[in-house]
Amino acid sequence: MSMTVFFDEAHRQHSPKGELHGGELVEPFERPSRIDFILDRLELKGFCDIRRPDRFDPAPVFQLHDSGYLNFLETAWDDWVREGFSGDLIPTTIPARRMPANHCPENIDGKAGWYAMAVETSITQGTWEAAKASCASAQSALRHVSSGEAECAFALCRPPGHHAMRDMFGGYCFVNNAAVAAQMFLDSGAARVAILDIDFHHGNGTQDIFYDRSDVLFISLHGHPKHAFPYYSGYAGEVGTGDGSGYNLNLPMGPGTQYDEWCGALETATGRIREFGADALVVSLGVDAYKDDPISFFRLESKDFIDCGRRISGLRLPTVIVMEGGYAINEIGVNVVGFLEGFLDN
Ligand code: 7XA
Ligand code: ZN
Repeated sequence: MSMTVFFDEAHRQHSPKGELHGGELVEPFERPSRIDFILDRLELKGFCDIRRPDRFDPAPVFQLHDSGYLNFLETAWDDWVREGFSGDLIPTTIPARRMPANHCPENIDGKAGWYAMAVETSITQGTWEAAKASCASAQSALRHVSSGEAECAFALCRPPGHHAMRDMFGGYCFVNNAAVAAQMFLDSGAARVAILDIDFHHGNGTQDIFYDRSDVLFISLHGHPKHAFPYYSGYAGEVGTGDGSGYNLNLPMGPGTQYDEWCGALETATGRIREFGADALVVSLGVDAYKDDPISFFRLESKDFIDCGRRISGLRLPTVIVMEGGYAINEIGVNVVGFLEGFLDN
C-alpha cells in the first residue's frame, strides 16, 4: 500500500492576523506554517508522491452546505471592505438564545454573525480561495481512492473543515472537507460510509450535516464539551434523529485522558464501523489529542498516533484521510506522518 498526498499552496491565502483568545488577539494557532512542518516530515520520511489537486468541484459542496452560506463565504471579504473595514472580518454578534433570529441581516457584521458558530475565526481576503483549494484536496484524494486507483489517500487540507456546519463557519473551518469526501464516496457508488473523527474537538459540523441520515455513520472521539470547544455539541446523548437515529456516536472524554482510555474508545468506534458494514471510510485526522497541544487536554504520545493509524487501517476499507487540527507546531509533522506510517504498516 502507498499513500498519495494531495495539497495546494493556495492554503497560504488564508492567513488571519490574529485570533481572539483569552481576551487578546494572539497569533492564530491555525497558521500556514503548520503545513510546512507536515510537508518537511513527509519528505524526510520518504512520502514523495505529493500532488496538487484537480479543480474544485462545487456540486457536492452545494449538496451539503446552504447556498446562502456559500454565497456569503464568497462575497464576505468584498462586502467587509465596501463597508469601510480593513482589518480581518471577525463577527462580533451571533444569534443568542431566545432572540427570534428570523432574518439574515444585510449588514456584513450582522451577516457574518448569522453564519458563525463561534468568533475566533477570521475571514480574510484569500479565505474563500484557500477554503476551495482545501476542499479540492479532499475531492482529489477521494477520486484517487473511489476510482480504485489506490486503497487510501491523504488530503493535507488547510483550512480544516470538521466544525463547518450546513450553514455556519467557526473553529477555523469554512467548508466541511470530510463531509464532502463522504458524500462523494456515496455518489460514486458506496452504499454506506463511515466518518471517524479523531481530532481532539468534537466534529460538530459533520454531525450537523449527517444528523438525520443513515447512509453516513459519524463517530467522534473528543474532549468532553463540558470542558472543551465547541461546548454546545458533542454529548453522548446526541445519537442522530429520524432516519439518522443510531448513526451518530459521540465518545467524549475528560481532561488528562491517556492513550489506554482513548484507545478503548477507538476500539468502540472501529467495532461500530464494522457492525455498520461501511463500504468506505473517511478519517478526520486531527493530532491535537497530543499531550503538548496548546489548546487541548488529552495526553496522547507521538507513538500513540502510529498505533492509532495501524488500528484504523485494520478496518481494511477504502480510506480518505483528511487533515483537521493540531497546533503543537514542533511535533505536528511527527504526529501526522506517524499516523500515516502506522496506517501503511498494517
Ligand atoms: O478541531 N478543531 C480545532 O482544532 C479548532 C478549535 C478551535 C478552538 C477555539 C477556542 N477558542
Ligand atoms: Zn481540533
